[in-house]
Amino acid sequence: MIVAHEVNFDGLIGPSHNYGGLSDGNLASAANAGDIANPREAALQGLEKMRMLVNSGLIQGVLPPLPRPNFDLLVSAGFSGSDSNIIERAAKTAPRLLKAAYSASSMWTANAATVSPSPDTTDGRLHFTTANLSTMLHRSQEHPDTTATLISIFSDDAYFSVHGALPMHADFSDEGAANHVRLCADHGGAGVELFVYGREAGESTVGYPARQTRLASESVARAHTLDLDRTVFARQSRAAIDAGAFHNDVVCVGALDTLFFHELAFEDTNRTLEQVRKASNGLFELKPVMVPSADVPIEDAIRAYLFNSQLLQLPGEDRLVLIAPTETEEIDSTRRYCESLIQGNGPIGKVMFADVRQSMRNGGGPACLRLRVVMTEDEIDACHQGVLLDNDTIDALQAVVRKTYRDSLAPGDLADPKFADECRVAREALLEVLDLEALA
Ligand code: SUG
Repeated sequence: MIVAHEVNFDGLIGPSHNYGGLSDGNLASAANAGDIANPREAALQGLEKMRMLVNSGLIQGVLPPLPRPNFDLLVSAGFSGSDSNIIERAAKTAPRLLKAAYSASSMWTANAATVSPSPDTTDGRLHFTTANLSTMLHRSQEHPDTTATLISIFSDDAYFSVHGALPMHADFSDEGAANHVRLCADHGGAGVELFVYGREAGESTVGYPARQTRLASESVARAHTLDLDRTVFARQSRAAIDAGAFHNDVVCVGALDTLFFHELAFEDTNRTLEQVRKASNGLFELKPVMVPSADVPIEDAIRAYLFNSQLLQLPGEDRLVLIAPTETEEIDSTRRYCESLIQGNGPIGKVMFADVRQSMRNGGGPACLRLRVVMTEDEIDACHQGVLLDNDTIDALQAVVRKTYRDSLAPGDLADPKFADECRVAREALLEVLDLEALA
């Protein structure tokens, strides 16, 4: 059996992190719209979460922030002239567009791409498809730069295949790994890939937007040369979307043979579990951990982001460890549920809490902040080494953040043309630490 490791690539939170209120259906984004953000604290919190995993003995990667503001977006909207002119005029006449151009939303790397590790693919390569994120304007601008970033890290064609985003049309709406779960006995063995979609192509829905179509999921599975017998497509429930689960990873997380999910996550739970069992075909025995509404109402699950946790196999632990947001400890039903998990004898034996409040207030918990890439040791050696973190690199990144990031950012501050320069300087210093200057 080939040895493979799950490497988490977290998004390094960019200097323009702000509360734009840009994501319809994301309750935290709406509730905190217009508040003053603290980009410095946000980035430091994210880096401390990465440090926690490095110190737990895991391999941890990082993806740098994308260039913001995105002048291409503003120019596409008809603005022209010097950078300062563009910003000043956009601030006056199109402030929402300026917020979109400044959005630091690429921090949520669970939406950067869908990833299929090489044990699952027919051509034996590790595949990525950048998510088009076509539902929300501020997110739809991410994919060209995300593809460039992935290509610069996973450049060796012998091991990696990076696919560009699907067409930018509602029929192909794709939000990446946030709607994808890989289940297996062991990371290095073949797995079952579960794709969760919210609507069919061409289907119009009422309520909050369903950001993933079945056509998009199927297209990704085809491009990744997956064995369709080990691939499952399941529909997310409308109840979950309308309660604020704009991605499946707000109500579900899986790791190895364990699927941890809310009772209302799937439209047809029994069928979904049956499909996964059939697809596993002796590779592993699925361990479902379903949280009933009676124990944790879906509203609490979404406020606490219980399921937007990282579910990890940590060295020295015989059961899986859940890295949950601190909010999960503060809400009674989710705290009690976590206590019962630890006391029980199920597959999840420990819960640790990570403080990522700055990101949480935009609807991004620990699971949103990371892209899981299961890699063989040869693949780890073949990728760009500058993005694989140790404590010294985390220290160096934190030093840049302390020096170059603001500790207060209000929506009105985006109108200051000097802020665009600050963002560029900060990003270039981060890229230098990661040995990725070519992306500047
Ligand atoms: O797409 N929030 C993100 C949160 C993404 C969370 N990711 C996962 N669940 N995997 C989104 O809604 C808010 C930005 C703002 O309003 O300024 C935002 O984009």
